[in-house]
Amino acid sequence: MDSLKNKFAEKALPEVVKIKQFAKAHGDKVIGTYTIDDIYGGMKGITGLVTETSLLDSNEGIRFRGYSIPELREKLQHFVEGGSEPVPEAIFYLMLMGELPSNEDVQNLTNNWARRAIVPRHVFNVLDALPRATHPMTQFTIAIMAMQTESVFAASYRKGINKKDYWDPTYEDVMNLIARLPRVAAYIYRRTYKNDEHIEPDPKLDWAGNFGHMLGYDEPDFAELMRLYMTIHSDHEGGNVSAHTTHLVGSALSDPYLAFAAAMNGLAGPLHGLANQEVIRWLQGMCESLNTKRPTKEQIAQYVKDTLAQGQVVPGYGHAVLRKTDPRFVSQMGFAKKHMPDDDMVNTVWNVYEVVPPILESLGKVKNPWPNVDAHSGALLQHYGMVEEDFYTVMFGVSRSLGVMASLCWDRALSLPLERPKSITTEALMKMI
Ligand code: HAX
Repeated sequence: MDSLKNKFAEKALPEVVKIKQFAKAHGDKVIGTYTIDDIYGGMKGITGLVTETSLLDSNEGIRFRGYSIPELREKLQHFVEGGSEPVPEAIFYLMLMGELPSNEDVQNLTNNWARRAIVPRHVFNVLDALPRATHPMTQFTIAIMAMQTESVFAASYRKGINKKDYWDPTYEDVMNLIARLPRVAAYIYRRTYKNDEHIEPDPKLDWAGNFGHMLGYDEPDFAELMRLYMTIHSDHEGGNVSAHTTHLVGSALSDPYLAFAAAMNGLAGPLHGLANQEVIRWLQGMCESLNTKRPTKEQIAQYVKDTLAQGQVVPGYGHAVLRKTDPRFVSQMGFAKKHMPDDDMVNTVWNVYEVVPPILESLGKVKNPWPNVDAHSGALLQHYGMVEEDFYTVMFGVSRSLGVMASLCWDRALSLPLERPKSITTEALMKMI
């Protein structure tokens, strides 16, 4: 057993007893009510599932195991030599274990993932069989499905496994999957955009640094961006489409590969993760139509109004839960101020930030006129020459694996049951009223 697996078992398994006692004592307490609007409105007002890794406050933003993003900058002092962005291994450890890691914990995790990182050949063969023009997110989910042949959970279930032990092969799948995703994603990038010139992993590098290296970007600042990007996109509590899908599909005891592939199909929607691609398309469309690299605020305002008049959303703005500027946007802004304060696209992102909220607010229906995580990320990547925006959601997906896979370990450790909310027809609802 690896040391993290031991520690996870010691931490998570006793929680079952605690939760059972809690539910026995308080299981009948009412914690909320919901309305017909909530039912038709995508269940946003309904607290209906438990996720341990992070919690979203609509005003303050995300807290990972109790720590906000600014707090984590102080608490996670796990840098590579010469760097100042915490490595994502640290946030994974925090989400899985519920406690801050030591330097040794983080180093062990880097080594653990490096050991598990070998992707079976047939996964590359499957990708090679796809037309090169296949959207990178489609390639990504197909590759994850191809890796399902490796599922330790599926093999253990087939042999017959005690339900108390489900967490163990789940942990194995989760760790293998996270370890292999950067290689798979980088392969998709290099086959789609870089003439199939693939780059071998460098096992001496940290997980995110190695990802940047395999993508073909070896500048230290890009590796720093990868560490920030992989950390802040990792989790956003349990109800967003990708996290909820992982939990829902996983609740049928579908193995982690099946659950994560399903989640990535959700992330590929433009109202969720694909928004990072849409933002760059929208910004570039604006600059092209105005024939300038830095549109004025007046020009931006007009472009926003035109977008809305065409019945389209302004990508990167709004959120189902947040009601303030997303702290993940703010942390990317901080990175840009440090590394690229004069970049045209970045400055346009900042000008859009000044112009869009009052316009959205004036519509009177948008609950959150502020930017979300996707409003900034593409401009940072463009700065380093990664201009292929169709790939951006794959990077989001690699990061999202950290949170949703840590949660799936907890789902199995806590023996959370099949998820099956009740639905109703409009006719039945009307009769009820
Ligand atoms: N531009 C224009 N209109 C918007 C808007 C935006 N950015 N955000 C919300 N609205 C509109 C909605 O379309 C809706 O209009 P209708 O009543 O005509 O249908 C109305 O305002 C109310 O919507 P809401 O309650 O404020 O927002 P929802 O919770 O329904 O939806 C969305 C949240 C994120 C889907 C929404 O704000 C949106 O479409 N934003 C643009 C796409 C985007 O950036 N998505 C990424 C979100 C973050 C994320 O998951 N990242 O991965």
